[in-house]
Amino acid sequence: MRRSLVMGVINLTPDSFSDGGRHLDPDAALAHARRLIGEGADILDIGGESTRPGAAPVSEAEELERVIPLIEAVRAESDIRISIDTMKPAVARAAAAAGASIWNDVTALRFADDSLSAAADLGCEVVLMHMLGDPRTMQDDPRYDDVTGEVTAFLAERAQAAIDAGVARDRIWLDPGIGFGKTLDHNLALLAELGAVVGLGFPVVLGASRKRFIAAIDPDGGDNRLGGSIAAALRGAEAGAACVRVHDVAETVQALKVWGAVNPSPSMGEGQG
Ligand code: HH2
Repeated sequence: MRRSLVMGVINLTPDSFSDGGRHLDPDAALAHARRLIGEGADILDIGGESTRPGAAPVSEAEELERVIPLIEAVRAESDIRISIDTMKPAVARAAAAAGASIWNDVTALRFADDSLSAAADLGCEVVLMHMLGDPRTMQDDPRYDDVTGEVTAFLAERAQAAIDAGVARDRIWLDPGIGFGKTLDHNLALLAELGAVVGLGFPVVLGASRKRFIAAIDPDGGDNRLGGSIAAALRGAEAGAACVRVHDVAETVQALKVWGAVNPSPSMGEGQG
């Protein structure tokens, strides 16, 4: 059975949700990348701008300086798939030139006027994620009448916009954007009803690792969100997510292996690569 792919997160930022500041030093970042590869990551997701609620925007030059050296260094020694977590087309272009093959865009190619055309030109895979509002304001009282219906409709619309702009259908991944303009109840509804997103017919990425909803459910857990992150990744696998975006790669890979061994034929989403 094919397990969900594991996308290991590397945040080259001083202020990320969970690992801000840890990998800013280039040697430490490369060591972390090697570790995630050794632990079984299928993809490395490299980002230089935090999307955490209230995070300050980063200039293009600063973002390039953070991410490009690591992408080049990883590519020089490994053929692992690399995704670039950015909203900026210029960063996506430079990352692709340095060896990234996936553009992971939390704005679903809405940030710049040329986002859609840049994705089509690059011919890369794209992850289109749902977010309500923008990172600075997204957690200010988010409201939906039907969160799963609205997120699903949004993702279908963005996938069509990408296809209309010239992105190949089989290069599109969708992501419900856990924590991006969502309350605890919204996140839980999306996790419970993830099958509706999978049902759109594109591979689905689920990014729930170390997010705040875990601490909201288990306030006694302190900063430790590993157990909750694994529970959410397994929920993703169960619902047919093609890929889980996680910080703790070794633990997630093991959990998925055990889960896969006792669930030999789940209804997987369309596997990738
Ligand atoms: N979540 C974060 C960043 N990028 N990309 C996708 N496709 N899906 C996600 O859920 C997602 C994402 C936020 O998490 P993290 O990387 O831990 O923090 P930060 O944005 O502060 O760097």
